[in-house]
Amino acid sequence: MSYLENVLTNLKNKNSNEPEFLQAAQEVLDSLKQVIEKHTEYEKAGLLERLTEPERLISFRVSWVDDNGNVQVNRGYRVQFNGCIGPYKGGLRFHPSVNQSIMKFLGFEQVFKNALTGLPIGGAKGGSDFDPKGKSDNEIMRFCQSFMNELYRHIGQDVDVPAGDIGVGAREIGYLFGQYRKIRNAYEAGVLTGKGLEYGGSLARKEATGYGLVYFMREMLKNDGMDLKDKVVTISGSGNVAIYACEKAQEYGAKVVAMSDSNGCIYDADGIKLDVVKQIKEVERGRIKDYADRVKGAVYYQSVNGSHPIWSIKADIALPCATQNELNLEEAKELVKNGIVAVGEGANMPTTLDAVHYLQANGVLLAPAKAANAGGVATSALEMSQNSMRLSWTFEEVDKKLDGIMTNIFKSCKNAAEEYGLGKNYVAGANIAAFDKISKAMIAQGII
Ligand code: NDP
Ligand code: 2IT
Repeated sequence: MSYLENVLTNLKNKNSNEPEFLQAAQEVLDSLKQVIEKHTEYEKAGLLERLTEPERLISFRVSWVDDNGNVQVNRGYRVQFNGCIGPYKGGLRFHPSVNQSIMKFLGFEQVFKNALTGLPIGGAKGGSDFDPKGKSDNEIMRFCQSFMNELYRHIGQDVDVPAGDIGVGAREIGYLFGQYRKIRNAYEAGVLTGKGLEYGGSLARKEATGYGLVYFMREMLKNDGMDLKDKVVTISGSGNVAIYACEKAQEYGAKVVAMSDSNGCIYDADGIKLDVVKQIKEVERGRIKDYADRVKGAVYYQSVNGSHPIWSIKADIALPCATQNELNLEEAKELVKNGIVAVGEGANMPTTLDAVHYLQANGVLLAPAKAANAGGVATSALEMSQNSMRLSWTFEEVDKKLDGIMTNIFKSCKNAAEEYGLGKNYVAGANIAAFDKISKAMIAQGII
């Protein structure tokens, strides 16, 4: 058995109850076959075993009192996966599905994503199985304060810098930052990113993941002599990433016809009116169904058994921007049947492994999450830079840097894929380019 196969087998035995983590690890290890064959010294350094074991995994109790005076208990996590390139960095997710497997897959992906940005940030992820849906503002605040009462001892602007993810946006970051500041009695602005603009946040951070995804897509299409103008686009989700992907795609002249949430999807043949979506999602915290009630001619499809037909809608470009494994093999077949040209992953690991293989085998251009959605964390790193300098850049300055970073990430993926004769397999290209940097940093720092 080869070194790589051996590592994967042991990983499967050791983490058999963590399917999402194994999926993420398998995808990366499969891509590295040729690299590992070339660098036999990696086996001696135990590099892959170390790369797939988090440096630290913290799990903690979060107790809080709801509006009815009842005590609620949730589980909090922080997985500090790999800090060889910089302070641990990665978002916090509040969603009832959160468990150790999901935290580890996200932390593992983050290590590679952050390396691709070219900025000095290690990889981490955290969160809780807390469900923010239907909670009052005061309940959200009390939960965030209780969460920070434990998290604070594990983070710091040179140690570990959390940010948002599903269920964690500007409101939650505000409450988390307030509690951290109170505990520490110091203004350490760089301890969290995604902060409000009034207290150390960066312009363009809110837009960065979605905009970055479309910048990457622009580069990938350009490489094939295409652009976004007049392309029909479907976008799953209607949260932070989906909304700003839609905004930038529309700015480039694309026609976005569908968006979704976990209850269903909307189809608007005339093109999504993004101001209506923003009002429903960012202001009212409502459901995407409300769009069809407000916009004449729009149709709503309710989810059945947790899935809705967004990937059956005919489009040139699909942008999955909701959650992991939201695009499966059957749906990939629908996309191909309907003539899809490119898929850009805004969410983390939205496409199942078999669906990835099917799309690639059928000539669909696939922009992999750890490259295509890296604009969010890259701009978080720019927020950290501004906090360190105690200065802030204009929207245009940050956006220009973001565009440059995404353009470079595409180049890195393309060059790595070409170097190993992998054509337009940007999934492998992203994994190889990131691994090249991480492996060198790990080897240089010795066996730790
Ligand atoms: P938000 O909480 O703002 O929005 C999430 C959206 O996805 C909502 O529309 C939500 O619907 C839907 N969704 C979430 N979970 C599920 C689920 N289990 N099934 C179906 N739909 C679901 O999160 P973000 O936009 O920030 O994150 C979206 C994705 O992008 C995630 O995969 C995240 O990890 C990734 N990402 C985010 C970055 C960021 O900067 N925010 C950076 C890079 C990646 P509903 O409201 O019904 O739950
Ligand atoms: O998945 C991700 O890259 C994020 N949720 C953003 C992390 C960050 O630190 O900005």
